[in-house]
Amino acid sequence: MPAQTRTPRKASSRTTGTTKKAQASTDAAKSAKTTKSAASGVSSDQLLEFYRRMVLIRRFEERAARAYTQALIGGYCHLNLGEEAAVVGLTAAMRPTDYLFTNYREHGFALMRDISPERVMSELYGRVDGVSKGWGGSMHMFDITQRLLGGYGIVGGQIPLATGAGLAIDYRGGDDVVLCTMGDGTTNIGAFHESLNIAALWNLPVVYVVSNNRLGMGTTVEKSSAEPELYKRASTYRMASERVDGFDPEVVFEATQRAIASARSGKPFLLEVVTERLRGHSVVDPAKYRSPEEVAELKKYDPVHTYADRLKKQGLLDDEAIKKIDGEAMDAVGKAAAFAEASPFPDVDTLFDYTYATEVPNDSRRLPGEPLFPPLPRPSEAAKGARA
Ligand SMILES: Cc1ncc(C[n+]2csc(CCOP(=O)(O)OP(=O)(O)O)c2C)c(N)n1
Repeated sequence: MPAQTRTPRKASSRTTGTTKKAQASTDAAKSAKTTKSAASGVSSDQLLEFYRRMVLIRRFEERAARAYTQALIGGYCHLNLGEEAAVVGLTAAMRPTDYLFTNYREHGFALMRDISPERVMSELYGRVDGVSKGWGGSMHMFDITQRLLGGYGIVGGQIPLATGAGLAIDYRGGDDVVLCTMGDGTTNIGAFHESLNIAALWNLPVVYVVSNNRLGMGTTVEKSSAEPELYKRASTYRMASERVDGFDPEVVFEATQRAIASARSGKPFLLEVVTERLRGHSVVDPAKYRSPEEVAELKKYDPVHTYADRLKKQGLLDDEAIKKIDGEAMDAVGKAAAFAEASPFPDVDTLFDYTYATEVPNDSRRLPGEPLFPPLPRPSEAAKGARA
């Protein structure tokens, strides 16, 4: 993919529009004011908890990046660095019984579904104590008890499944909702449009969330999307939508509450959360498409630091408390890494377990079918035979 230059993020671009405003006018997002924080009705304890959770995700992801370079983690590995406020705000608004589908950028989401750092880290390490027993890795975490239904590596793969889960809830008459996250690039996949269409037609209880970090790998939203204000795509399906500042956990939390309330009443919703990822697409991407100026600019918007500053100004945090919270996160992550390293790799006999949800037996076996030919003698054995 060719390298592309991007305009550094400006504070004024952090726009928020309400659904009606946004859809009434094509330039609503441009004219909308930057959302002020101060989530009404949220206690100081909850605001501090938002911060604690953001710091946990930050430290967890940094540790995952390090472990990857030490070859303790294999395969693909995509981080939520820069998206902490969005992940926390989105998940804090969910009930424990609501369902969550994500793409492959999911470590923070798994942590926020109260899956322990030990189990999340063990999954990254491919160990038996991992969320998916070590068979899923970074992109495929699944925990039915916490209603995290994946973790999908195929871009857009989660969207029809999430829509189906919404149909199942509706069919059974429950009042849970499904929250389905995806990246900005995913909104150009056919499954996105098919899913939104059917969800709107059938009034399914689904909140579709676009985590717009403004890049699909190295391609900007403006280069790939004819309508770069992605929340507007919902209007094609007469679906309510909103675009909010994803660097502010309180704004995201409140917007998600509104979106979930809509979905619970049978009106699906498209929520666009504008964020940035602070590093490359995955841990192996050096992100050369970013200029040094842009990288420097990004640091100014780092959500963990800006939120700490805000809570300090509000008198909810001081330097000592910040240090303590950071120390606790570092401890939790250190323990998780030690736990993961001590956990065994899964036995190859379990390779086909949990593959089918049907009556097809989930038996342990080494390989499907017998070998076509008897195995050839190994060179050393053949040499032994020759000598004899
Ligand atoms: C169907 C499909 N096509 C292409 C890919 C390769 N791919 C992996 S991630 C990605 C970019 C997706 O960008 P976006 O939806 O913005 O998500 P982000 O990584 O920014 O969170 C691509 C093209 C894939 N995994 N699946």
